[in-house]
Amino acid sequence: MLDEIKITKAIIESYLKDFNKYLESDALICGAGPAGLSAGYYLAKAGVKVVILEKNLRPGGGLTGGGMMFNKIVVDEEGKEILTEFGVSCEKYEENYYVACALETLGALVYHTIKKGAKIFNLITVEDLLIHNEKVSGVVINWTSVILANLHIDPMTMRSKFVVDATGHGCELVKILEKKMGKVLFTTTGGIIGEKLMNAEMGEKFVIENTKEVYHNLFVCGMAVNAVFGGPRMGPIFSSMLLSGKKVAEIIKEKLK
Ligand code: 48H
Repeated sequence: MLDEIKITKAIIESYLKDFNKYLESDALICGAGPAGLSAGYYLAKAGVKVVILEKNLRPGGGLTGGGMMFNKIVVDEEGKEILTEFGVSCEKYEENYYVACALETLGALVYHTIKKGAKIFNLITVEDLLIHNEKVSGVVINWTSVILANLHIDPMTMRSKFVVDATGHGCELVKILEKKMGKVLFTTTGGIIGEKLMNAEMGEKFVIENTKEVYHNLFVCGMAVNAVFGGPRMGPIFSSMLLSGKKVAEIIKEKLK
């Protein structure tokens, strides 16, 4: 006989065990889009204790919808190498242009990131940052449902040695930092510079070049990079998102040594 209470207890106990374990981590990534997932995968692959927080029900961010709801994405040669590592099939369109199924890419990124050892918690929104001695030391979290319902319920916290803003166009964590601390960012103006008009070639290069620390212990990867440092958008080509995740993982890996 199946006991409903046992089913409930199994879920609660297992979830809370995981949650308790990841209240403190080496790296915490906010956002499970392609950049955040890639960062989580490469950090976990290097043996780093890494947690990814995603506000939505499902991970994937802007990847899932492909280009204008045509659920396909394009990658170049370098992006294809990463997708191949994840076991995603890429169809050659022309030299340096490969097409992949957005859903297959999403499934593979989520599966391999978790299998490598990264923990993903969905339905949790990061709503503030923890700062100690002028360094980011963690995040302030609440259930997305609490925020959507506009309920007055106090948040809780998670501590991490390094925090990554992988929230895409919104660069949500950097925005919070700028709002509360002013022009302290490691940008040319000290503030968020803002995303520029579309240019695929320049946008892709800019993301990778500018994937870095934006404030003490706070890093940006993916589309958030161009929003913060003032790079162009690039449309539905996803190589730089994957490569930026990989780059931020390498930087953090070095810092942890
Ligand atoms: C928890 C949060 C919070 C929060 C947001 O938008 P994303 O897909 O971001 P990237 O950088 O991985 O990829 C960008 C790409 O999808 C894209 O938009 C491109 C290439 N655009 C080009 C163009 O020209 O438009 O994922 C960000 C994730 C999402 O899943 C959000 O739900 C999540 O972050 N998120 N999670 N707490 N406060 N804010």
